Amino acid sequence: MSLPYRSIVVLTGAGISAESGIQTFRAADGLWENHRIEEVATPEGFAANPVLVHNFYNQRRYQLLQNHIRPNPAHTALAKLEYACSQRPDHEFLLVTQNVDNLHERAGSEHLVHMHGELLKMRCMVTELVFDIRDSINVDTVCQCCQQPGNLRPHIVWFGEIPLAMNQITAALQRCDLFLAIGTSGQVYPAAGFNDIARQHGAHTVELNLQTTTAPFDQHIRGPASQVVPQFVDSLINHTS
Ligand code: BV8
Repeated sequence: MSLPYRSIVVLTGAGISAESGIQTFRAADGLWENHRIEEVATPEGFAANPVLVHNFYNQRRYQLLQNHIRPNPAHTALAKLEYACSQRPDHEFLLVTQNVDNLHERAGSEHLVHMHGELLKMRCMVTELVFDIRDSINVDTVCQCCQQPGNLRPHIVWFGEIPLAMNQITAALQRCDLFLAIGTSGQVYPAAGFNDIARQHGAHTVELNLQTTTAPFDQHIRGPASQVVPQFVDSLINHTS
């Protein structure tokens, strides 16, 4: 059976990981673990207090690696949709996540870009080399490239920094005929503008969210991601043309 769309781009936000036990960005009413965003998610905040910012990310990395934090059926459904596309010639799929957790990978997603970086990676500010990490890092951690402390930062895109893989994402948005936005409040740019790019290039756009936002999508599907995403994916795969 063919899929009703041949080029699919999916954007996910913190809402897809909420049922896995990871707090969403805005549920913390602008505070994150009792910190203001400016303090912990900007280059200026890091320069002003690197110990505080390292500890903020160390704490979130530690939480992410707890046994009870695991992919939910929404993550699994997107991996299933990616596989269905891979089995059909001239179909393409790209998953763009704003999330810095690794739940999409653990659910089996492969065609995935983390536009805001990853909690389980760190970057040397001198060489720009990126390293996997699962433990804590701090101002005294020595990087493998420079062999000296003080050059490492979380591999995270902070406010005011340019998101990753923007060329790849923009090209995919201009080609897609289906754009899904799942569990995102649409308040952070440039991700919040992806719907417009897809629509301008003729894609059918669908928002799947616990609440219906006012963003101009062709379709709004309301409900918890772990329920509505598998249902929607099955409707695509079992589509009878
Ligand atoms: C950039 C890493 C230039 C940190 C993050 C004024 C106007 C327009 C833009 C700006 C402006 N002033 C400044 C800007 C730019 C700024 C911006 O957009 N600011 C906002 C606050 C106005 N953007 C930037 O600085 C970006 N860089 O613009 O560079 C540029 C651009 C393009 C090309 C070249 C140069 C960089 C932004 C990246 C910031 N870093 N994360 C970290 O994670 O530690 S963003 C942060 O917000 C998280 O990554 C998070 O994912 C992201 C977005 O939030 P959401 O994912 O949407 O999460 P949220 O909590 O908001 O919403 C959750 C949703 O889920 C809700 O809708 C809820 O209803 C739903 N939900 C909850 N539970 C469920 C559910 N849905 C389904 N099921 C459930 N169970």
